[in-house]
Amino acid sequence: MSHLQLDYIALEALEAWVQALESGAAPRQVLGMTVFGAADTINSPAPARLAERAWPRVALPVLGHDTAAWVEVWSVPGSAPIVQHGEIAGVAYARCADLAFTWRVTPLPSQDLLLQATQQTYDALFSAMRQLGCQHPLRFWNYLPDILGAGQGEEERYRIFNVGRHASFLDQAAMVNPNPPAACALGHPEGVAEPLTVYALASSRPAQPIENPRQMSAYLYPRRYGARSPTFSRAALAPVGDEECVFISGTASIVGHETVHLNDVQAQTHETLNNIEALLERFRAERPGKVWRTSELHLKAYVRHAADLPLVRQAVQQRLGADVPCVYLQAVVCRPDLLVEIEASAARSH
Ligand code: 3EB
Repeated sequence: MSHLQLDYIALEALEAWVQALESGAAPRQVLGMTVFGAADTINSPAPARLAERAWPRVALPVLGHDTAAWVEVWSVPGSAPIVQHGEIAGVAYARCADLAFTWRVTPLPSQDLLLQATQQTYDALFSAMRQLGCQHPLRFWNYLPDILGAGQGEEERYRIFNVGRHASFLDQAAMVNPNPPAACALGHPEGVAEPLTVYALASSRPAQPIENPRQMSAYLYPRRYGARSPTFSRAALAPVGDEECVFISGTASIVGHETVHLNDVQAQTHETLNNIEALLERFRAERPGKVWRTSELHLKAYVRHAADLPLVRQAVQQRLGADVPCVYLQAVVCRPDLLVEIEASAARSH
């Protein structure tokens, strides 16, 4: 049985699905859930399962699917209530043995408080992870309202976010060196006033970071992308139970450190998939004899312009097969010239 499992469930189907999950022949429990959908759908009354706790809710509209919202569900084996819930200094958590799902939601920070809010968010998350005995962050998901707002240059909100995150990482160097976690950072569509939402998976055991030979490591990006570099690894291989989970960070049409294929969403999607395939190649090199199939990956694709969905989906299906599980969301990618970003995880599903 798979130790950590990832599924994307349509909101309407969640109640019945979780019930089946918990009462199957090999019962499982929910470790963490995050809801993705347009603001009006995620903030309307939720199924009981979801209403039970303040699970993170991220206001990114669903594209190309007739559900109002997708629920990203991380589950672990067990029938007795082995998942413990709690809160440590503003960080909510669910924890099971050697794994923790943690999250922190901060009301929309104004420009002058953004740096501080980001740093505090990360300080609090790192501190909670340590107290939970899960001192190795494996994967962070960052959702920042108005990510490219307040103009260009050092005033850009993503750059300020990077300065705050970087400061916290420096303070917590013992937790993230030499194992920087995988991550992604996306913005809500323009005009949506939502909180800064960061959630993360952490473990008592460190993950092995994997870099992409086609790309410069993000933490080495040159100065022109901001005063402080983004702090994440391109991917991470994490031991969980007696298996290994794969976390591929948000991946875009970047070669070296530069965006390629300006204004061409189709070519950007193919380049993004080239980058994901290069990472899979690195996994094969790191773990000879182990098979990493793209068909086992769960993809989450962030598309800037809803109208680009057909081209993005066509490229994904052409490269990875029509059946590859991929959830499409509308989001603002953190460079103005990037039209698409794709992340992938392979925590096995049944
Ligand atoms: C890139 O490769 C595209 O700031 O945490 C991808 C993954 C990106 C994570 C982050 C940003 C982040 O630089 C953007």
